[in-house]
Amino acid sequence: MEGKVYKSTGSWYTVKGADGSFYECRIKGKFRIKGIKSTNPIAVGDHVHFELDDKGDEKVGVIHSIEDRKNYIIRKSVNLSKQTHIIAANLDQVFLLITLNNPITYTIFIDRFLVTAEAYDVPVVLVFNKIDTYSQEETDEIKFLASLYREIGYTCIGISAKTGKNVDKIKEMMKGKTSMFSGHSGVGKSTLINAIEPNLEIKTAEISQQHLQGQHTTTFAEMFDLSFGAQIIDTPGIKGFGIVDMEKEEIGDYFPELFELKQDCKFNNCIHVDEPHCAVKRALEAGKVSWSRYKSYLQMINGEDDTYRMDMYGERK
Ligand SMILES: Nc1nc2c(ncn2[C@@H]2O[C@H](COP(=O)(O)OP(=O)(O)OP(=O)(O)O)[C@@H](O)[C@H]2O)c(=O)[nH]1
Ligand SMILES: [Mg+2]
Ligand SMILES: [Zn+2]
Repeated sequence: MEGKVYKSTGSWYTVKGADGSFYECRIKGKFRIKGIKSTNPIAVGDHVHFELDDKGDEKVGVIHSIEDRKNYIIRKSVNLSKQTHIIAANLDQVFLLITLNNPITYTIFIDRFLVTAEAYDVPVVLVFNKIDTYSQEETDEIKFLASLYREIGYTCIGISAKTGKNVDKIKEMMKGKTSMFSGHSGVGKSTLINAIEPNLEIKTAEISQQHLQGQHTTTFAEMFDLSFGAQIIDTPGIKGFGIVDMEKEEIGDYFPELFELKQDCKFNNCIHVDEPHCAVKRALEAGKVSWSRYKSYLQMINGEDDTYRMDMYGERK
């Protein structure tokens, strides 16, 4: 039988079969996918082949193979284990939810996420949520960030999952596609899904007043079929986002604005640090490349992990 993974809780996978019903599946023996070392061999969004359990249980199955992925989002955990984890596979697009405060999203986090998405060919839309809560100054900062990322080519949109402002625009972009909501815990991923499809009633929780962080309310990635012909994957909040298996020389290629300038650098293997006649450094001095993006780039090529808790001006908080 053939199906798509809708939820994975570790050892069990909920698979929707071609017949439209759900099966609880396990993996047969050791399941390894060539070239990818991750803690989860199968992720939400994967197309799998499975057999019904031979004990005669109609709704329980065993996955024996997986189809090639169109793309996926993979991250390295920022704790000591450095294990990699595939968040979801076969995505048409990802909406990265961003809040200025409650919780804070730093640009280094956004940039790491964007680099991974570029590397694995997943289009990203930046969604600035909770615009109902911002002061004038904060609204100006959102506008600044949105114009920075728009200039590079990313679609940016300010919304409020609470008041419903611009939620219809997100819905429009989702039609006919499989999308994923990602971002820190507490940015409002599940709240936004509920705003889009109220009868799902996904669990949400207030962020902690003490730490101004989310409470990791969603604990497993899960896909939902929506009434207007779309699929959405809700995901648990991510803290840091480590990039996986990228050569230093390759990272700049996933910053679209740096990649574009590279051909004008004197050396074709320029990594835009100390080389003479570097087009990126020239553009930086001329204010045509953003310092916050360049700073993120430097941190990534220097292999600095877990430094995402910096503000956009590089000050550690
Ligand atoms: N004021 C305001 N609050 C919001 C908005 N969106 C979400 N919230 C609140 O933010 C809190 C966290 O929302 P969740 O939807 O649980 O966040 P999440 O991103 O799913 O978090 P995790 O599941 O922990 O990753 C809840 O109290 C929501 O009501 C918004 O647009 N405006
Ligand atoms: Mg959630
Ligand atoms: Zn250069």
